[in-house]
Amino acid sequence: MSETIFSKIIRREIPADILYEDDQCLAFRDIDPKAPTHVLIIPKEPIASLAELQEEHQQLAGHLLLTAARLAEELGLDRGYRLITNCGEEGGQSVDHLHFHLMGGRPLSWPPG
Ligand code: DGP
Repeated sequence: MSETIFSKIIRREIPADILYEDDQCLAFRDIDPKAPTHVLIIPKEPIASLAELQEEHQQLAGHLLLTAARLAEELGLDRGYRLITNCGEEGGQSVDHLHFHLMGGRPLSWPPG
């Protein structure tokens, strides 16, 4: 896949408010937050979207989810939060590098638009 802005964030070529990093993933605050807490959790491997995940990514997929849950706890989202990934054009995906939105800090309505 071609590179996105998220690859540049991973390489520190553009700034971001990074909250967590390990060898597999990175978490940073969304540049255009839709909730008081809005963090993106991404794999360092440039996987385009959830639709591109393969069997070989099982461990990584679990790691991303566990990282999100731990971050939510660390960020004090004890009243609840939402974890979503937009996939593809109709899913509203605008950056073609798999990412999970962790959102909280206010009541979140359902369904999203
Ligand atoms: P999505 O629409 O699901 O593909 O979400 C992409 C998100 O990425 C969107 O909420 C805004 C965020 N975003 C785009 N460019 C940047 C950037 O350069 N820095 C940060 N921190 N977030 C970005």
